[in-house]
Amino acid sequence: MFSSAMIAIAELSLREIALQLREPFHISSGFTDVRRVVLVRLGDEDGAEGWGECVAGEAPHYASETVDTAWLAIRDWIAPRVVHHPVPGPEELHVRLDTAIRGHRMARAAVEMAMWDLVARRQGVALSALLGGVRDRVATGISLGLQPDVDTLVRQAVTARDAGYRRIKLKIAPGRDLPFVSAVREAVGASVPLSVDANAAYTPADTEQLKALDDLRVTMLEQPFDGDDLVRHAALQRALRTPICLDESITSMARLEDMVTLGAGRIVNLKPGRVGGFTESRRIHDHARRHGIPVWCGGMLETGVGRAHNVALASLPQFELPGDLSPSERYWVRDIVTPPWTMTHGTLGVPTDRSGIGVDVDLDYVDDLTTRADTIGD
Ligand code: OSB
Ligand code: MG
Repeated sequence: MFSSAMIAIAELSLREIALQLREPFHISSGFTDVRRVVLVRLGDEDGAEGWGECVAGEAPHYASETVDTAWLAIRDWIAPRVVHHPVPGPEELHVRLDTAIRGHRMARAAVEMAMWDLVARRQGVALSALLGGVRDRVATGISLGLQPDVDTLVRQAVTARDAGYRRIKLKIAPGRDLPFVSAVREAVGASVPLSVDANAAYTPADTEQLKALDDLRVTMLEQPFDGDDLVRHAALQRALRTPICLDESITSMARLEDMVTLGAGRIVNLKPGRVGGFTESRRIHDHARRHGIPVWCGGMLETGVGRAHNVALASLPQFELPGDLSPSERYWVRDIVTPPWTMTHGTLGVPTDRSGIGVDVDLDYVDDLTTRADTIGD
């Protein structure tokens, strides 16, 4: 435990690693095979450390940020505002970065979340406790990528149901939607929660097609239209019984306020990386709680480091629905943390008895996987 009132970062280390997914992951706008991941390590003047993971993808399929833009943003614009510039804590760091840098939220989040980990470790408390978490286990859902044919998807969904996942999410796109979803519904039975995620693949011209989802008892339709299309989502929500869940659209607390004002959706997929980190995530969480809007924690094919951050966040009270928080073995032959994340009865345990993120980064393995590295500071 340390008592100093200011956090003084002496060093920010960037590493890029390449980690092969067990199977390629297809969404409507592209696919991932080898996951390139930027890891951030902060070290302070007292020798405490904190880890963060940047969720930006290899290509701008999901959002405009990429691994390469995030690397540049962290190295040239974020790190110089963090290293040797003491700050009272991560919330003040968020304000500092938010004031100086437009966009680049995934890059900012990786550094801000590393500072939350560092502060938790300095205080000797679990990250979940520092954030205000109330759960010691979080419910796990699985996100199944687009498949070439109905049978393959049905097989995967049945396997996921039998493994105990609490919710199965199917990626959809025009031409790969209703027959796929209805075959899965038929195969898994009426009681398994099913949801669908379009990753912005539709337009208002598809409204009649999307209305057919109302008969398939899906718990939500995630992000049918472009992230900027809040007004169009509101019109669609008025035409649908199925709740719309917004993902790409919710880049900040202000967008959630807009969603509520416009009636553009009824559920929020909260990804801390997408909104610039935990400070903004907690504001979104609290606002959703005030308005009775269910929240769940999304995923971005994270390694065990990013998963630790997501699990800590998902322990907050308004996370009422299962998150895209699958165990390590769903994604990787070997994860970069010990212990790896494991699922029991469709849940992951929150490491409440350890300080910070609660898992150890396997440094030797990370070194083996590293494709580039840079250090700002000492
Ligand atoms: O839209 O939720 C999404 C993965 C990459 C980009 C966007 C999304 C996803 C997922 C994966 O659905 C969820 C996971 O990490 O398990
Ligand atoms: Mg999504």
